[in-house]
Amino acid sequence: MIQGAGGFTLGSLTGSANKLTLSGLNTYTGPTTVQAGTLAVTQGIKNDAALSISSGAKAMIPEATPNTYIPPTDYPSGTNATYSKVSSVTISGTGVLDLGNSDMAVDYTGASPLDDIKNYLVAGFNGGGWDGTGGIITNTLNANNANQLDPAIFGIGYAENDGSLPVLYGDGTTDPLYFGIAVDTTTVMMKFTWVGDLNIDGFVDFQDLSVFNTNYDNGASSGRYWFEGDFNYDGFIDFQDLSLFNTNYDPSKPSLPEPAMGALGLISLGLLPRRARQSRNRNSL
Ligand SMILES: [Ca+2]
Ligand SMILES: [Ca+2]
Ligand SMILES: [Ca+2]
Repeated sequence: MIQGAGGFTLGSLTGSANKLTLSGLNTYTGPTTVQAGTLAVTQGIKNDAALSISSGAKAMIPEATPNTYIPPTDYPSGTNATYSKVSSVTISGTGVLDLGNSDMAVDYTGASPLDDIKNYLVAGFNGGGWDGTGGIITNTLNANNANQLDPAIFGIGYAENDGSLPVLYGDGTTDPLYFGIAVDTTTVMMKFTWVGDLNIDGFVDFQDLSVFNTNYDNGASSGRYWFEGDFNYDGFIDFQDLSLFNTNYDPSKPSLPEPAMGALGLISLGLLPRRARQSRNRNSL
């Protein structure tokens, strides 16, 4: 366990592994800075301070179990406990942040980092392999991972807790936590979730369908976001996204991670007759 004030800086490491793993729950305060080598934080980076990753360095949250996908029994649902919460993310050059199958909240003040985070994800996604040489990746979907899960089924969704989502998340008193994370209204959340879960609540259901339908313009406009319906990070909401959405649309899929009590109401949508759902899906798209 690392504790104390002043932050944590990983400079140059010696040895072949070139990797430091923090497996305990760390309580240090101040920024986390990875200047070289790999910093692995098993339980997530939770100090609500700046995270900086220099070019060539890597910060990673190791995959949490379960991380396999063998429906209908095994889902890569991970655990809420490995979430990260930081105040900013800065990645330089070939620096990499690997979120595995965990979530991260960037609880910022001042200007929103939404576009920076989007750009990091675009770079990490790297056209589909999640093996970008810089930016935000997920080893769970990385083409170089022997146990890679399908990036056409899972992705890292992102959205801002600014009232644009169906649920306003908070600190758990008046408004619910975001998958275990206390957030305010100036927070960008990233979530390992189903492709198609544009409102990043863990489900791909009618709420997502409604927003997708509204935003779908067959690629007429650029600069679109995941939470609008751009699931392949190319900035367009076009037939490729429609195809991904249709393939993944299924309100009966379990939430990633497993649903919290507050989400149980949404599951009832899955009780709609499947034929009716498909019909609505086809007619409205
Ligand atoms: Ca904030
Ligand atoms: Ca959703
Ligand atoms: Ca797209």
